[in-house]
Amino acid sequence: MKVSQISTRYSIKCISRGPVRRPYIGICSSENLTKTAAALVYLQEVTATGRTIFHVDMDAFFVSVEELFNPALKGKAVVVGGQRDERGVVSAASYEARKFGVHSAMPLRTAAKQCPHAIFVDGHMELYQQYSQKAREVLHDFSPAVEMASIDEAYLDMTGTERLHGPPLLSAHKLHSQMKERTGLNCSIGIGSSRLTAKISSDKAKPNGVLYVLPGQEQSFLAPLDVGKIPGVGKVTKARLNDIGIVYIGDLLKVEERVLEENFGKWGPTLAGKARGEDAGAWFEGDVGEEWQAKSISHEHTFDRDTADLGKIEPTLAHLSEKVGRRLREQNFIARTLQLKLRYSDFTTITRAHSLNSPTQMDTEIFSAIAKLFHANWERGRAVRLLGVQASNFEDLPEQMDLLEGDKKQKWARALSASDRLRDKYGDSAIFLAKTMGGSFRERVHENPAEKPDKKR
Ligand code: TTP
Ligand code: MG
Ligand code: MG
Repeated sequence: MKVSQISTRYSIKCISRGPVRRPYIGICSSENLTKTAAALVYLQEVTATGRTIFHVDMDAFFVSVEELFNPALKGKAVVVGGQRDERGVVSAASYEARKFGVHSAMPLRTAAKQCPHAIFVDGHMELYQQYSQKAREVLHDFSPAVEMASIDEAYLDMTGTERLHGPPLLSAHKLHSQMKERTGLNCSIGIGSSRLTAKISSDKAKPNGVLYVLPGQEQSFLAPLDVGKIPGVGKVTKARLNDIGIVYIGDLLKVEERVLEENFGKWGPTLAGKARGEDAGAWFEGDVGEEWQAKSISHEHTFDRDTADLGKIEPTLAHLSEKVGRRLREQNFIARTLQLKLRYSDFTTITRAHSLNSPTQMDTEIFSAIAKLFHANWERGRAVRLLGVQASNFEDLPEQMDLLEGDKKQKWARALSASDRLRDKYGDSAIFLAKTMGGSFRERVHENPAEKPDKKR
């Protein structure tokens, strides 16, 4: 493949900072990009050493699928998620709408104020799922190790595929073209030696671009980026990092690991590893592949009839939290990130995650985080079709329980493992942690209270 062929569709992008001799390079469709000699050399000669991971993420996914069925939407400011005067939130915004500050999770009414000329579309979840499946099929033709990380993105382990597909940038180009041909959709591809660098570089490549962080360039690529770009570093962790003077990813390597450990426990050194571009710890550990499933544990429930009744919703969330907690304990994991999935009658689906300061495997803590997420995000009165609870970002359970802080937690952990045993015997529905939920909640619980675990045990 000649560079000139590629550049008819992309320009060559070079985002080196300062006097880096071999910059991280990519091909990208964005405007005002310069061709570089380094890119030419790379495309023709460089093959990867070590692991090669792709992160593929579809561009403005829900909007792009809508455009396939209504080409008049192309190039316009489009908001998927509901109508301009509705109480819901934006699922997806076209890049044109983003120019006016519209983004996912923003209230539709705010989006309408910021971008009055936007076209509002309700959305078709079944279609997005179909297209997600199509995209997945394309990905499977490029690597046997495909790990879908959400409806529109996946990690591919491309290590050792050079003979079949060529060096990384070339195979990314082929993948990008096939994706367009077979789904009609644009995607962006980040290439790196770890999931972390691949994920962050696909974000940088957007829209409709490919960006390769060359082996050895990870640290210098990551250093100038905001620390909040690290997956798993949410608002709270970011604020705490900022408090101790860590603003950019590179700052993580300027402080002693001891300081990070004091402030963030086990997660501290993991953060430093991420700043070096490693898939250190939890979320990103292990090989890319099907076993990814074990990297998160989730349970979902679809109601027989959609409901807005908190008397049904809260016990369901509690029950799902309890099931997730149980599986965490079975596998000796503690989870740092908890995620709520909420699907309304019209299939509009939102997921909202919360990262805990100290990871847990306790039903009560899971439920408390999930209930908060629910109440902060549910549009009161809007009927719910499905609820899901997911735990991810695992760490191993420390040998000493005292890491879980305090006597109370230990007692609970014992009580919970007793309840697990009972459940093994009697089945899930026999036990319910009503005691933990407080009186008002208990009354709504239908499970057999006689079988509740004894708190003293
Ligand atoms: P993203 O990949 O985060 O966003 P995107 O594909 O719309 O845009 P980008 O080009 O930046 O990747 O999410 C994929 C889809 O998931 C998105 O099209 C709509 C849906 N979604 C929600 O419904 N709610 C949300 O809060 C987010 C972030 C996404
Ligand atoms: Mg996307
Ligand atoms: Mg995505």
